[in-house]
Amino acid sequence: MTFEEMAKAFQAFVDRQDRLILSGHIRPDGDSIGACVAMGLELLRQGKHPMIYYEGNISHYSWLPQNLPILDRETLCKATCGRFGWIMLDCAEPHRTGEAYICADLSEESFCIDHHVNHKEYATYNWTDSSATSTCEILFRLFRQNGYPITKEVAEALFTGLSFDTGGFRHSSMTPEIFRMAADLSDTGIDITAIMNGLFHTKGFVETKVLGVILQKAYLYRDQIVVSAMETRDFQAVGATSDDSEGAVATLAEVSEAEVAVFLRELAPNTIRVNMRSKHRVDVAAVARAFGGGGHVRAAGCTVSGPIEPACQRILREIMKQLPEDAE
Ligand SMILES: [Mn+2]
Repeated sequence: MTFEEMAKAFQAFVDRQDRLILSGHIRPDGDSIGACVAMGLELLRQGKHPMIYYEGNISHYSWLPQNLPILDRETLCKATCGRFGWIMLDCAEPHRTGEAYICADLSEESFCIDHHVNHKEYATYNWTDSSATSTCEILFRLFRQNGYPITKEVAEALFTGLSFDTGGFRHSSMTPEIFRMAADLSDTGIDITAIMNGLFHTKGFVETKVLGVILQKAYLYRDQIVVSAMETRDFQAVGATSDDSEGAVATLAEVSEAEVAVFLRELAPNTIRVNMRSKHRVDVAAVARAFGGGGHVRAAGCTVSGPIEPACQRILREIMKQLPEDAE
């Protein structure tokens, strides 16, 4: 389908629905939350009944409009009784919707909008564009195409996604077009300083302490990969949980000597979450895929079985397949 046909198909899908469940991916980030909020606001405007399911903490995103109905695990189960349409945003695989995945079979019709390269066409309609920097970028184009008003509130949500997934308009994926979109969103009067500070320059005290431990434990592997790992007891030692280390890999990626940054953390006994960033050469999405994960060329992740040290060695070996050994 062409872009125009997809946009038309989306409105036709919405027209057939009354109740719509929106879900992003687990451990929601700026793009998936921004996409859910922007879409939720438009559905409300159309007189629909949108409900958003987030699996994970979203309290950090306090600048986003708070007037949308939000489901928790319990109300999600109730909401899936009866007819509803399901919209998945920024979600490459059905299990990445978390608990909402359980409802998948109950959904009569679903529409997915996503930009991940490893998207598994799992919905009734799959609008995927891996050339887009963010799901919010696709939504911006959809809003424009279908004449949905981009209010200040919608703009706050879309700007959050655009800036989050481009690392604050810095990633190599950036194009002049994204700056033009950001400028259009900025025209609505949104508080860009508040959004950028909230996204990139705000940390809780515990998170800051955790970062200290992560940096303390970091080492440079073969002069090319900066690595750090946190076990549950490391988090406990500073009164934190693994949730307090979400942004750590981005800080590791600032190390000038390293082409790749790898951060491993224990989510549960023998369950290790791996986040990776690369600068120029390594396709970390390919590394993540080798372990059943996914993401983007410069930022990707996977979940592997523990213990942490052998898991780390497996990841490093996989990355080294893409790096010349002579840098030793
Ligand atoms: Mn995204």
